[in-house]
Amino acid sequence: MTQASLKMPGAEAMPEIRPILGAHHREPTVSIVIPAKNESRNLPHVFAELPDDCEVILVDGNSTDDTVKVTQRLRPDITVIGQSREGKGNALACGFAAATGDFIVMIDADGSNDPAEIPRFLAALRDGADFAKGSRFLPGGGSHDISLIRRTGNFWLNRIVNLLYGTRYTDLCYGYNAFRRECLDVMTLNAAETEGCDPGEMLWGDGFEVETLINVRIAKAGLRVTEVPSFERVRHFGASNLNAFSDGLRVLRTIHEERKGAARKTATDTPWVGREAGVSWARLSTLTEEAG
Ligand SMILES: Nc1nc2c(ncn2[C@@H]2O[C@H](COP(=O)(O)OP(=O)(O)OP(=O)(O)O)[C@@H](O)[C@H]2O)c(=O)[nH]1
Ligand SMILES: [Mg+2]
Repeated sequence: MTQASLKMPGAEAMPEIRPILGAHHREPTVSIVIPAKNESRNLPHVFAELPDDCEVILVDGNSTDDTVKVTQRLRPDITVIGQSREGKGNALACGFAAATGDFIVMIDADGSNDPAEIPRFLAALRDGADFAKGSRFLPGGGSHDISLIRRTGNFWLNRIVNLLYGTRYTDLCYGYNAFRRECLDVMTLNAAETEGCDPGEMLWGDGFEVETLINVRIAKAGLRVTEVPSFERVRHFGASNLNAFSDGLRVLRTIHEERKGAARKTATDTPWVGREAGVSWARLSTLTEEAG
């Protein structure tokens, strides 16, 4: 007889009681993680608006321009790290692994995410959200950057995720988010060097599908999500690293793989259906009203 079979009858029905994720008794510390590949001309716009009292980690994607030099000049206290493989997803995984803050903000380096919105994300976390998700499609949000093809793809991919996972996301493929560090247990992103991995090879989650991967895993774990209106500006300089078709297909594959994948390790002991999911989504409407 195994240990597990000695459990008292009905024990499974009594979930272990835990505080909500990261119930801190002091002012939470904040880390900002910035993936950057050849963004030297955009960085001055980003750093000019970043808050001072937080840890900033820039993950350089083997930039061939002056990204690292410019970063260190603009923000001498910054931590600059490299990444273990290729792609924005891998950059974020490496940045998150290096971050020490209680709250972690992920923000792009091309000037399209407004750092002035960071307090809005942090306020959502302070109000009890585990994950504060930026959305361009809430009242108060918007985009000067999204093309028709991306908007359409995002809309349908978003709908599929909502149908499959019972979520109410309004902007699946958006990279401006903040979360409690305990969410990392659920995201289980792989930052480690992988033996036998060819240079330039991308593992699953290393690409732009990372945002979908994160959103789906957060939903599967039943964590509290609050969407926050966000306005996406046009990339100031340089070219996009994203391909709407190939990256769209990676997103679609992510949704499929995560659906059939085994249950993930979760940061809480309570399943999705057992959480007060309505609470966070109710907060979503409060935020929306405030923004409107
Ligand atoms: N470190 C690292 N950063 C990357 C990589 N690919 C993209 N990024 C960064 O990730 C952020 C988002 O990438 P973008 O190329 O702007 O993608 P996008 O926002 O979908 O495209 P645009 O709308 O045209 O800006 C930017 O800060 C990029 O510099 C990479 O392979 N490594
Ligand atoms: Mg961009």
